Parts: sequence; structure tokens; C-alpha cells
Amino acid sequence: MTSSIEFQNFFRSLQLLKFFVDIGINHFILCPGSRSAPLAIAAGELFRTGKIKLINTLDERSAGFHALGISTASANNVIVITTSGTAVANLLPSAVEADRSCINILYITADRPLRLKNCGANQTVNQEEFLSSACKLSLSTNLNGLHQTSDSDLKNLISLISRENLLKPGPIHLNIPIEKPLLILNKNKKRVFEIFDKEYINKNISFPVSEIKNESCKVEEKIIKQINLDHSGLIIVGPYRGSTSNLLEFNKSLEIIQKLTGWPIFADPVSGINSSLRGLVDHWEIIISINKISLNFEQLLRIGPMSSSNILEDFLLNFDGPHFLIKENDSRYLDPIKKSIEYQFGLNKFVNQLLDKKDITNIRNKALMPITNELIDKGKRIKKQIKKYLSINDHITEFSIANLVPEIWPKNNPIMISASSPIRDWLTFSGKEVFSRRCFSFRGASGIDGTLSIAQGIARIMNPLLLVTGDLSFLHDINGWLNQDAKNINLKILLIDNHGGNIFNRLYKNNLTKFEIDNLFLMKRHVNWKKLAEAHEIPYLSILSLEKLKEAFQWSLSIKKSAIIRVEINTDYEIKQREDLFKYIFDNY
Ligand SMILES: Cc1ncc(C[n+]2csc(CCOP(=O)(O)OP(=O)(O)O)c2C)c(N)n1
Repeated sequence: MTSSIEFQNFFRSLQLLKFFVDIGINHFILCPGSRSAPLAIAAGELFRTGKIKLINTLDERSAGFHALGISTASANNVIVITTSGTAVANLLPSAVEADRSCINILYITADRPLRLKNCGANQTVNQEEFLSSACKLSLSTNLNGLHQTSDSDLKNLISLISRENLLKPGPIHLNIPIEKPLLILNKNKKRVFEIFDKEYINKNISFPVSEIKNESCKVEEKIIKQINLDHSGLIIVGPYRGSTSNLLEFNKSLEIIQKLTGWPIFADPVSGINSSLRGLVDHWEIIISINKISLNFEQLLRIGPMSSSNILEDFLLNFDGPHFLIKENDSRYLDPIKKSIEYQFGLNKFVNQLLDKKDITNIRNKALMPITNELIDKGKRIKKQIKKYLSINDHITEFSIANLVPEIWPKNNPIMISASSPIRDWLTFSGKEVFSRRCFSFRGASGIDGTLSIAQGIARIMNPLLLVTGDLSFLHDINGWLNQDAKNINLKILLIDNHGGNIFNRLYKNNLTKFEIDNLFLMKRHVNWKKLAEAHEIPYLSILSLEKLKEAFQWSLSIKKSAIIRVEINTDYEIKQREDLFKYIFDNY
């Protein structure tokens, strides 16, 4: 029995998955299929022996996004195991986002052996190529079948993957051709597992990674030479794309820069920064839209990618001084306006080098620059005006939600903001209360797919999590409810029902006919939300006023599981109110 394919398929599957546990991976997501049966059974054994957390799910697309959420929140790689064929194609959307958002995911897909490729065999496609455009590595075990993959081949694969993950985060695809028989008889399974158990189960094999040399960095020297800490400057912090485990250090480094300069900070809601950071300017997007280009700074220190703000983009385009852009471990260009000198090794390394090269040993709080105080005051004034306006016009709107939720959702409880309107509204209307917790949004590729599954993944690690989402983004990934045990995840969903993609109304209202907007863009769907929630056994509440939101949050928090709060938006009223609010702010500025 020991040399049979049946034995080898199961034994190698156990070995492979256990090696991944040895390099620190503990979340596995499994999608059903028969070609992947040896891997599934092996994962089941590792789960039974307490070595891994195992989640099963039906839809591979949602599974990939679910992995993305878990990986982001836990700062630990996640494995998704699928069968062959279109199952693999369904992983591409999450791979694209993982690539752009710099998140580790390992896709393990089962395939037919080489003898069955390119000859019309059932469910046999060129799946080894499907994810290559988004994955930093596309690997395979022996093409004739896992049973012919040697122990050392497996170990080499693990070392390669470990090293790649240390070099730069992102998705990896490992395709595994498996020869039949795919199932192992119960009596044989027991015997194989006993052999495996003795040799591997409680032994942690180490996979030493050869030294990764620090690349010499001319860019770093160039920036350090050019940046003048005594002159005026502005710090712009975009969405955080580093690892959650580095966030504390990232904040310390940012604090150092701010202390040394006294510069103001314009921060994105998902920048990951602390609310206590000095120099934070509220409602900076409104300030720059009022002041147009008249904000005079000598230099810009940009951290992370560009926020979703056309106003910011225009401002940056019109700024002629030097732009320095610090990225978290991403060698790709991240400046669409192509004006900055880009440094890829992260803020922490940059600040250490800066202190070293400029010979700074004593980090004292430099007084805030006059322009910093001025901007902070302007932000405060706008904040008051928004509050005053909302107190008079208290109908619920998308911008009033963006303004109020960061204040009433409990501090330290995380929030995920869906792509499309919510993230844009939060950038404009939320105050610095937003930074009292970690906020997430996935705009690496700006898809609206995967919203629910990503949120569920984050909430498995950090909860209670509030997901603020538009109705279409929510519906797009409704299969997220098929993720195992979804209803028991401590996730609260604030569903902004503006009857389709209202963002298009905002963008095109003045140029397209109502027919065109309704039929070509809006995608208004008549969903019975209550029944949809009931079908998945999710507690559901629909509210009509802003006043009720706080109560609704309390209601949802009293349920330690998933809950949906729906807010219906009157879109005509919303658009009118938004215009009036801006007019009010501009008139009273
Ligand atoms: C996968 C994907 N398909 C299509 C789009 C284009 N798109 C951008 S926003 C949007 C509508 C989003 O609607 P909703 O979630 O209701 O948000 P809101 O109307 O509040 O903006 C669509 C379809 C996209 N970003 N991603």
C-alpha cells in the first residue's frame, strides 16, 4: 500500500499542508470538488488535530475575497483550496485585488495530470495560466501527479514561497496535478495518518530563507538630500497598504516626521493613522476645493497611494514643489500624476535613514507651522458648519451617515467602507473621529465585488466590525452568506440603499437623460431586503432617520452575530441637500 498512488496522494497532501502550517499559515478555506479530495481530506485531518482553522465555502470567488479579509486583518497568509476548471477562474478577482492591495493569499488548486491535459478530458482547462497575471508566482508540483512529487520538491516549493512572501506581499498560485484514485479508503487513511503523525504532526520543520539583501537605494539618498525639514511642507497620508503588524511602527514613524517638522497632515480615512496624531486637519478635501491651489507649501511628503479624490488629484497636479512619495514595500509606480520621487521600502525604514543621515538624535516637538494652525482652524470651522447644517436638515443622507457614524460607532471597533460612494463620502465628510479605530477599504483595483466576503473575513479576526456599503456592492457578493457559519460572524452591515449605483446619478445627472442613467448605469433592483435577510437568518432592521441610527447600532451590538441595518436614501433629496450644504459652507467660509 505504501507506494500506491492512493497512499502518495494523501501522504503528500498532508505533508504539503503541514509544511505550510510550519511556516506560520493557520487559516485554510476549502471549496468543494473531487479533484481536490486528497487536499481536502488532508486539511480535514489537520483541522481535527487542532493544527489549522478550516472554513468551507461554496463560491470560489467569495472564498478568495474572504481570504483577503482574513489575511489583511491577521497579517498572516491564508490558503484557499479549490478544485479544477472554472473554480480556478473564479479566484482571479480576489487575486487582482490582493496583488494591488499587497496582501498575501496562497491559492492551491487541484488539476488533472499532464496525460489528461489538452485532449478534451472533463473539467480540464489551462488553469495553470489563469492567475498568472495577478500572482507574483505561479507554481506547480510534478505535472504527472502529486504522487510523483518528492519530499525535497515539496520543501523547495515551501522555501520559495516563504522567501517570496518576505520579499514582497501578494498572491501566489500553486497548481497541483493529481492522478486518480482521489479518495483514500478509510482503513488506509488511518494507517497513512499514523505514519504521518509519528514523523510530522508535532514536529515543526524550519524552512530557512536565504539572506535578503537590502537593495542600495539612491532614491532614499536623493529624498533625504532634498527634503528640508525646516521649510514648510504638507504630509498627505493615503490608504495604508502595509502589513497590519507594522502599523504601530508606521504610526511612530509618522509621529516623528510630524514632530520634526510641525507640518499639517491630510489623512485618508483608511490611512491607519492614530487620532492622537498632531497636525491632523479635518475636512481637508473641502478646504482644498475652496482654496483651489492657493495653499502654499514648499514640499509635499506623500505616504501611500492616492486617495479617491479628484480634488486632491487636481491640487497635486497644480503643485510645483518637490513631491516625495513613500510606499510600503511596493516597487510599482503609485503616482498617477507622475510628479514624485518614489521610495519603496516603507516609512519606518525611511524615517530611520532620515534620522541617521541628518544626524538627528533628539526628537523634539517643533511648534506647529503657522499654516498648520490655520488649516486646523479652517477644518474646525467647516466641521461646525456641517454640524449646524445637519442639525437643521436632519433627514438621513449619505453624507450625514459619513459624518455621524465615526462619532457613534464605538471607538476601537473597526469599520470597513465599501468602494464607490461610501469611501468618497467618508473622505469628504468624516472628521478625525474616524481614526479612533482601524478603517479598511479595498481600492487596490477598486472593484465592488467581494465586499461582503472581505468584511466577513476581517470580522473573523477583528470584531464587531461595521461594514458600510452601497446596495449594489452588497448584492454583488451576496454569496458571501454561503461562507461557512457566516451568520455567526460578528459583523454589522450598514446597508445604504440608494436604489442602485447612485454614484452614476451624481456623476452624470447633468449630462445624460433619465432613461440613460436608469437603464445603462443605475441597475436599480427591487430586492425584498427583509426576506433576503430572513432567508439567511440574519437579524434585520430598517431605519428611516438619523436619530434612530445610534439605537440601531446598540441593537446590532447586543446581537453577537451578523446583523443588517438598512437605511433608505431619497436620492433626489440627497443630491439637492449635498449641493445646498456645499453652498452653505462656501458662503460661510
Ligand atoms: C466588479 C466591479 N464591477 C463594476 C464596477 C463599476 N461600479 C463602480 S461603482 C458601481 C455602483 C456601486 O453601487 P453601490 O454599491 O450601490 O454604491 P453607491 O450607489 O452608493 O455608489 C459600479 C457598478 C466596479 N467598480 N467593480
